[in-house]
Amino acid sequence: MLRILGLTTLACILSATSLNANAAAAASTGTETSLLWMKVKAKDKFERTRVANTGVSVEVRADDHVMVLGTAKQAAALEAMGVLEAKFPATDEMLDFPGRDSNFHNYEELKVELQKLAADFPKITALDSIGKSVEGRDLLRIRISGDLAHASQMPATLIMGGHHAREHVSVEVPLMFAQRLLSLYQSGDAEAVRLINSRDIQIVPMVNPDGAEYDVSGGGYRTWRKNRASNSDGTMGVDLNRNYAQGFGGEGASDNTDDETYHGPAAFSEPETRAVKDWVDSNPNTATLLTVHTYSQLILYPWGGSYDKVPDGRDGQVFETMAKKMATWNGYDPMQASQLYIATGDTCDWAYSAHKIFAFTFELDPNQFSFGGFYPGQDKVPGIFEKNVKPMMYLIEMADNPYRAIEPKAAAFGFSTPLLN
Ligand code: 0X9
Ligand code: ZN
Repeated sequence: MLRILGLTTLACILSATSLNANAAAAASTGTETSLLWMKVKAKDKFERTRVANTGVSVEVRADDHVMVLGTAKQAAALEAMGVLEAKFPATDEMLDFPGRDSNFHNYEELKVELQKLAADFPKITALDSIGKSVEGRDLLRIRISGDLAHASQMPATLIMGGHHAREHVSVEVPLMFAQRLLSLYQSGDAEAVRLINSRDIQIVPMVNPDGAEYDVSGGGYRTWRKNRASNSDGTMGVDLNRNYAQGFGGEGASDNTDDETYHGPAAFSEPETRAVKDWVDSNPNTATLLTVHTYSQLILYPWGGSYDKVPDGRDGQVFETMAKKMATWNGYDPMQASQLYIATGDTCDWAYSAHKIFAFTFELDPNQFSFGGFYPGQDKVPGIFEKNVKPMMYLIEMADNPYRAIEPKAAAFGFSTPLLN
């Protein structure tokens, strides 16, 4: 949507100190959605957290303001706080999904691609489902390991995409990574062969298939974020990245069912997050985790629900060092997640607090909405993917002992790596 938004209109939004919504709507011919794009004053993480606490989703971060998506009620709240600079109805026209984005994979197409991989590499892959979505779709998982029978004794990495429906690039990148890893293996690439033979690599490219399908089901993008749960009051959707248990229901997560960041009725109330939880709980060999989101070009690590550093200083150093290392390849900004804004109930805070997993969030390209936001266009995907291959390889590599990031001579965790012995 954002790519399609005319540059003149965009300049208007970004420079306006006050913008009459009707005038803005008149400048556009699309049908209005119920969401508003808003420019809101916020110059640091504290002010961004105050804004996020109204339940809007923060989409763009600039030095002195953020761009957010939210409802008319939230606009009124921001206005009352004296921070609303401009509001603008999001329209279908702005959100339209052009035919030239057809390279993206919807749920069925993703399934076909994963089935192809499983058929082409039967000895080293297993295609499975970790659970079902609200609407009953399988949460597809491809496992890649040189010795599937013993994979659960090997160091594991879990890579997930698509928690948020509209973040379609975050589905493509894990899928492309599975394809790349296997084709490198096939061509005898030494690093890929070594990693596959000594690791348990688990990839769930689309955690929120219902939301992803819904987002593209109207002939254009709907800018949908949440899953497709029917809330008790008739509203739709829970923000899956607020539904994990650590800090559940705290700051940066909304109690209002209609909000973009609604946390749900209870921690793990949603089948999608419950499936991830059950999977992680029952795979104790998992040492590193990546959850891919878009957009902003960031590498984030716990805590995200608090400004505090993680209490174990050594772990904190590992997070920081690994994030910085990965940033040398993808060029993203590494930071503690709450530096962006506080959000409770996210995947990484839970994975680290419950299992001491070194869990990272990537916010992929672009870094601003004028470069395409959630919908940068399919031509951008290969470049976004390439710069993230090495970071993902590194997360897999480090799964045998993430402390090696700061203690290079540290031994492996004690997992057996049968094919190397
Ligand atoms: O708000 C989110 O869930 C993530 N950003 S997104 O634009 N993909 O929605 C960021 C989560 C980072 N975690 C915290 N700040 N706690
Ligand atoms: Zn996201």
